[in-house]
Amino acid sequence: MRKLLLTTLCFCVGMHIYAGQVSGGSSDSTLRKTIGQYFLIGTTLNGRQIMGTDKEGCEIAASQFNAISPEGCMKIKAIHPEENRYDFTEADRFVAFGEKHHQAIIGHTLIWHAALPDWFCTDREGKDVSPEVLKKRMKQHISTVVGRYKGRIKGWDVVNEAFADDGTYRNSPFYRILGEEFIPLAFQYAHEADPDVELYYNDFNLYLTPKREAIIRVVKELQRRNLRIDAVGMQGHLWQGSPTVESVERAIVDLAKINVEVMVTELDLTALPAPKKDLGGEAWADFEYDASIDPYRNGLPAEVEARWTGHMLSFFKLFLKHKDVITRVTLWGVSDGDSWRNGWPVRGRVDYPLLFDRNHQPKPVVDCIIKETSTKR
Ligand code: 9MR
Repeated sequence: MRKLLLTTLCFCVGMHIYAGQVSGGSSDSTLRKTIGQYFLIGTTLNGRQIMGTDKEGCEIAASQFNAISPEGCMKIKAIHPEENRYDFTEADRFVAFGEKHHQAIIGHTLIWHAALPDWFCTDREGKDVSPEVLKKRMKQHISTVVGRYKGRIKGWDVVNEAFADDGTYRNSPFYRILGEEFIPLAFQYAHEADPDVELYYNDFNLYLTPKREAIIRVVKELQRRNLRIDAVGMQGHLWQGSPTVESVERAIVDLAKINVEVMVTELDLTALPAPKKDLGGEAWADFEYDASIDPYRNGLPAEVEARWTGHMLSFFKLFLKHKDVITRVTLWGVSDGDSWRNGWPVRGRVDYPLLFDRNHQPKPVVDCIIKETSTKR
């Protein structure tokens, strides 16, 4: 298996160099023109890209990707920081960027326990508000934000990360105050605000069976009530060796059975050691820095990069195999320097999790993916 991986990889890396030689260092093929024919290939945009200060990042985002998601500017804390104040500055520019470059624009995210300002679920004394007040606030928030971009956004992550890994509901303020109903309510409000927009449930660690089963139960419940749900977003914050390609495939196959599209959202693959198992996308994780778990400060050794390329490529091969059910794959950042994984789950490390390097150059994996796309189909 390992031998096969390395053989495939060497071929791809060799081809990358060859393509570089014949085309003066840059290939004319892009992800968008190749793999983007089979499913949307997306990236998230951070504030510097949205405001146009990272010109090279913007260039890559526009030319290589046909879908965009906002990394922060549409979360409640950014777009609705106070009860009577919205801030659409970045969100408006984000949407304009996608329209200018003819991209599918994804909204992220309407209801999430993180990036949530205190005012949303608490009263002036800091106590949880009543179910009636929270429903009113959710409805007002969702109808304002979804309504503003009606007809311009392809789909919204309506609820993000509502479950713990063991399949129980996460103890978020939304669950504490409204119980299980907060999910159907959020989907109902979003659909009322824009009946044509696609609606998604998004979470991480769907390869863990209890969590996946809980999410499948919720999707079926929404369907039973005739509430719109188009897709389940499987976040892909991957580690070396975990999850395995096989366990991700099991999740794709299980989701396909319940008549929803599958979207691989938030894809990145760390090159660094993990301080703990199954962290997924758990934003609170903050482990102590130790130089032994930050081994590549001065660059990735060739053999480590080769292994990383093979690993990332094996996931893209899986996504292509299931292109009948996967409708989007979104990278969580344009180039390595942008990635949240440099600061998570340990602050201050130097990581290499994306498809473009710190100098905004495509990594060997990009040509491998393009080659994989164009030769097989
Ligand atoms: O990458 C995002 C990071 O820049 C933000 O500080 C953080 C909190 O808003 O959110 C990160 O993105 C998260 C995404 O929105 C939902 N899944 C987990 C991601 C990583 O925490």
